[in-house]
Amino acid sequence: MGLIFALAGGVGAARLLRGLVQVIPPEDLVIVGNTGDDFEVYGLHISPDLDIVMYTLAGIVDEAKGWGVSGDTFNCLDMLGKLGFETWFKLGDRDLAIHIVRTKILEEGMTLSQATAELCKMLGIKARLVPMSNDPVRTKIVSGKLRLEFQEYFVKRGTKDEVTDVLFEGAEKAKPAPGILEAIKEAERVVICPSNPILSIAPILSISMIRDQLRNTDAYVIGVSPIVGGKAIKGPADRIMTSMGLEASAYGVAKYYEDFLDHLVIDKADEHQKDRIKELGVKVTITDTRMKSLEDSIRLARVVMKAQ
Ligand code: FO1
Repeated sequence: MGLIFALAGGVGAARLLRGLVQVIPPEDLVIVGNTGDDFEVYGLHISPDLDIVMYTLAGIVDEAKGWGVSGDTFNCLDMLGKLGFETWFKLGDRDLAIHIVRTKILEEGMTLSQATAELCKMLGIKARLVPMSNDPVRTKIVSGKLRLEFQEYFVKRGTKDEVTDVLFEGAEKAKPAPGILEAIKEAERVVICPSNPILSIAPILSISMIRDQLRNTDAYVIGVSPIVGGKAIKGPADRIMTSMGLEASAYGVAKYYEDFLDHLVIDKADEHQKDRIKELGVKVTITDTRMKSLEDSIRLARVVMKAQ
């Protein structure tokens, strides 16, 4: 089997990827992770989407939340709160260890790619996880006259603001991390994970060389819709698609990726949208796309690998 290249955001992506590594040799999987959500707190570099994928593939993720480390404690955060620091971003004690190691590697002059590869090795992950870029790209949320940092919008304010625009600061200058363009070219299949198209996949696509390579690759490009029955499986994707003038539906997802998508896996609840999606020149597979258990993830990963 050839190389499989996946574009990933956070929780939805990680759930599909944990199935994919059971269906294909994990060494054949290259995952590009969104780093538009990255930020610095207490002097540490946090890469939430890379962490979610790493913790899930390492089998240590907090299953209920989908992020953070299972069974983590929050003693350091409690103390930071007592010392007068802001503590709205819930960093657990074990989670902090990862951010400390990443920051140390970066301070030694290595790149985010190298830090991610080191952390994956330490956690025993065999798939190759790569940040979208080693250059900083930061997602900014515009809500009318307000302009918010991504985590301020997502975690601190709980996604309550209406999103009128999304900016990817630094994207024009950012280069894809080493290996990404080659992997897209070589891949047999490119998988667009069921992540928020605007907040998680668009930051990756905002690096124009990545988007161009996806348009030009011979690989079969297959996506899984994160929208089921007009609602996001998790998070604010449906509300954001609507407020940005897009249709919050499986069709809306196909339309958003139309320039490079060959095939979209949609949920049974969206069967009625099949013909409209096909009119875009995108093939459709209908299945149950919800992933509550590892078995669900494996079953969906098999569908993604077989669809043609
Ligand atoms: N998400 C939350 O909703 N609240 C948190 O306090 C939070 C902390 C956190 C810590 C480390 C980490 O790697 C991720 C964390 N996330 C938290 C998840 C994350 O911020 C978002 O899910 C992504 O940025 C969007 O994919």
